[in-house]
Amino acid sequence: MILLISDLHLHEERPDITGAFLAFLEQHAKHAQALYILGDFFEVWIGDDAMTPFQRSIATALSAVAAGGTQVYVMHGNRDFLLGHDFCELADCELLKDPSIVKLAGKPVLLMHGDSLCTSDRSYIRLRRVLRNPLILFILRNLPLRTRQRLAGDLRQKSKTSTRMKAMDITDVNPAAVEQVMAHYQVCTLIHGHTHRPAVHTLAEGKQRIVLGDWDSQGWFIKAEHNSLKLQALPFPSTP
Ligand code: LP5
Repeated sequence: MILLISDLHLHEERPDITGAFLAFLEQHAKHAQALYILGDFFEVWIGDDAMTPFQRSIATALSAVAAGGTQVYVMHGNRDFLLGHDFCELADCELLKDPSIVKLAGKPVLLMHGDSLCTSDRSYIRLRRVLRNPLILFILRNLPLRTRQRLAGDLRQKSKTSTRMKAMDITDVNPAAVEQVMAHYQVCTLIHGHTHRPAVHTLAEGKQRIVLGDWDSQGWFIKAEHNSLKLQALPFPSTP
């Protein structure tokens, strides 16, 4: 059995999500062959050198699951694309390229975070191009910690304001971009997160796009076993 999750946005100010994730590791991931985390695992990541005790504790929890035999893979999201090798070493996980093809439920499946498919969101795509430029990445990684914290905070704020003003179809994936990437990689199934709109979409020619939900009032995961891929909601454990 293989599990996939995305968009947990782990943050010390959301102990409910952290608790639900730790319970998920214990009850589900520990028994899985592999766990794929498809981006935005953390609310924001400004560099491995700035890892907080909270973020370290999450890495330790992942490494405990890995030590039990579950292979853990982490993909970058739009908020944690600075996550790097130091985190992976601590968490005993592997950084997965976006996009990646893996064999799930007996067929090749394309895994992505999903932000690069939101091509109608022109201002975001422009921002993404800037932030993912290797030279900019190098500069960002080498800025003083306080500057990175301020920049990340400013960006989050601008993003929240700007996203509220965008139409629903702008912040969703672009159907032509989906069609194009699936044709390019010759797959019939695409799994992604990012849009926070969990659903199983049936596309032309029997193709399928499965969208993982974000973790907020409940969690979401996909279970791949035998010949099936099931999207499931995960109620949060009730707090005493
Ligand atoms: O994240 P979410 O889902 O709320 O919104 C996204 C898009 N927003 C983002 C920005 C992130 O939320 C914040 C990124 C923090 C990264 C931290 C590390 C790097 C910091 C540098 C320090 C080392 O991804 C949002 C999309 C939405 O998804 C749906 O797809 O719409 O995009 C925006 O809102 C972008 C705005 O449209 C444009 C904002 C312009 C800001 C210009 C400032 C440029 C500064 C460059 C700094 C180097």
